Amino acid sequence: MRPPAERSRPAKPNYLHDGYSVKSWLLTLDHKRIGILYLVAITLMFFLGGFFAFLMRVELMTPAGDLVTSDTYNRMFTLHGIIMIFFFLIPSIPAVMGNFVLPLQLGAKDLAFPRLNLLSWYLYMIGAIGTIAIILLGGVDTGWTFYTPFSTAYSNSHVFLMTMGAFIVGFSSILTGLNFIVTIHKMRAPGLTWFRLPLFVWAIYGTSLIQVLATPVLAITLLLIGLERVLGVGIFDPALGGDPVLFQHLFWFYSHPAVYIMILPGMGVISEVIATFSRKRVFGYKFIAFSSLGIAFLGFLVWGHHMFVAGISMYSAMIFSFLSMFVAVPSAIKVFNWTATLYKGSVSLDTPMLYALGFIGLFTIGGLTGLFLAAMGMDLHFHDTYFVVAHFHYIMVGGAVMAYFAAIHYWWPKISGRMFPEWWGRVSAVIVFVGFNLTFFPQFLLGYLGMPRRYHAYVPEFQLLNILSSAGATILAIGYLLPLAYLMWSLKYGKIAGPNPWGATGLEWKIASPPISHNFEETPVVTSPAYTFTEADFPDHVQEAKVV
Ligand code: HEM
Ligand SMILES: [Cu+2]
Repeated sequence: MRPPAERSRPAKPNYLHDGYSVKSWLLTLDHKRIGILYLVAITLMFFLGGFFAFLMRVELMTPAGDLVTSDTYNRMFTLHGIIMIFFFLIPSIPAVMGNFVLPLQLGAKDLAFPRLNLLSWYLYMIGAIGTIAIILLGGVDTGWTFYTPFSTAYSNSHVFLMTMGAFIVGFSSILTGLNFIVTIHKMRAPGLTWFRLPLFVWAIYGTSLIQVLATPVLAITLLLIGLERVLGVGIFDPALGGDPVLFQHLFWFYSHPAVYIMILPGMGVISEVIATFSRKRVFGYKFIAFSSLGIAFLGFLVWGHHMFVAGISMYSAMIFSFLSMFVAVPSAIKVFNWTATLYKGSVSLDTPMLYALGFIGLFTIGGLTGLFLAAMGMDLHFHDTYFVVAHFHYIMVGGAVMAYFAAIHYWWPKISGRMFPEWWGRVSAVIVFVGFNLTFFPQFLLGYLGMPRRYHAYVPEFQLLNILSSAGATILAIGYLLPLAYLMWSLKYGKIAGPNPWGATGLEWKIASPPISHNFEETPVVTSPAYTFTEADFPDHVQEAKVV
């Protein structure tokens, strides 16, 4: 790789200045701009989903269901789940960061199919706007899992429209995954061999495989629900000779792998951040790379752990239980290797690193409690209690959302060309960590004590823990709103970021921040493995005075 200094001057206007009109944004084929379009859209969805979470936590402050009716509560947790899963978490890191960063890390001009990329965003928007419209029509009450026969025969809400919304957004996900796979295969810069790739690329590669292989199963399943509701063909409805458990098989055959669509990209981010802020090559690079593929593969074999009490045979349950334990192995490899990277690294605790460390701790708790649930006997007790709610929020919010925030902060200088106020960044990271644990840790206890999930009222004994949880959610909300404020502020007032403010390795840090439209003035040539730090790689903000 060339020394960074000589490529840092933006000879051409950067991608943000390449036309200011609305049209220049809505018809853009630049992967960076499309990344920003996703960023804006999913940020709105995150706060919309968060708004429903907030209402639920207000409702649950008192044992009596006195804020909303049980029907409204059903609609709230359904919309919260659908929005957070399909419209926030699944697209978050792949669609925003994958779009923005992947071609930069590969030394490419763009993704392989820029038009397909723009189309994916439009599909996402059609699904998202449709969902919001359905909320205005009154929403859906089935839970985000659309379990039959409730969703097909009983619910009189807008299930059909909602499944079509998820169906459409599914295609956005499939096309994005395809685009990434082709780009990673075909558009790597000269010298950028598979084992020189940044680990973020490996993670996105694993994710894309799942997106392409699993999402069509969900699409077909949602289509079948539609057929069942409109035509009553008797696929899932027992009254017509259908099988509701079949629905669960199909649904979880997608949705368990989907959990890894949510978490794998986050793991990729964590590898980048840990390497940069420990100033060390990630320990066991190949293990981390292959564990991404291992997770992608094993994720397809364990869907039955969601169905231990659904009436599957004891023997198949035993096999699913056994296989589920196996998925823990590649995840644990990553956690051990990150820890080994930190060991004797020259660690600095900048904002992205704080989020990354938060990820490791919280994801580990989420993962370990997952083993409790994978153990059949324990799941009989924990099934459909708050223990499950706590477990998956530790993975999805403590893991994936933490990683998403790490990513936003890490690449923000590249995206915007500005630094955010570091002090505020650290404060918000700490608030998020504290707020998160206060919100979700009490729910492990609630679940253990037997509080069922999806109820809008509960016995008074559970009130104290619920109040703690609601108080935590308030703190967490502040932690999430702060970055919104200071990142916007930084767009105008933030310090100008150099090309490489963190002293990171990787091609994206060799070019100007923000990058020019086609990224690289000339095709870069890679001659060394990822994360080869040299003495010269001091962060810009450390040797600020010396940097022009
Ligand atoms: C940010 C703070 C959040 C709070 C306070 C919160 C709170 C809640 C609550 C109270 C429930 C209902 C639990 C039940 O009765 O079963 C719930 C369910 C759920 N949450 Fe969250 N949540 C938050 C963030 C998220 C995020 C970021 C995601 C995903 C990315 C998420 C995904 C889900 C899902 C999938 C459900 C299940 C919905 C269903 O049962 O159909 N949550 N959440
Ligand atoms: Cu699962």
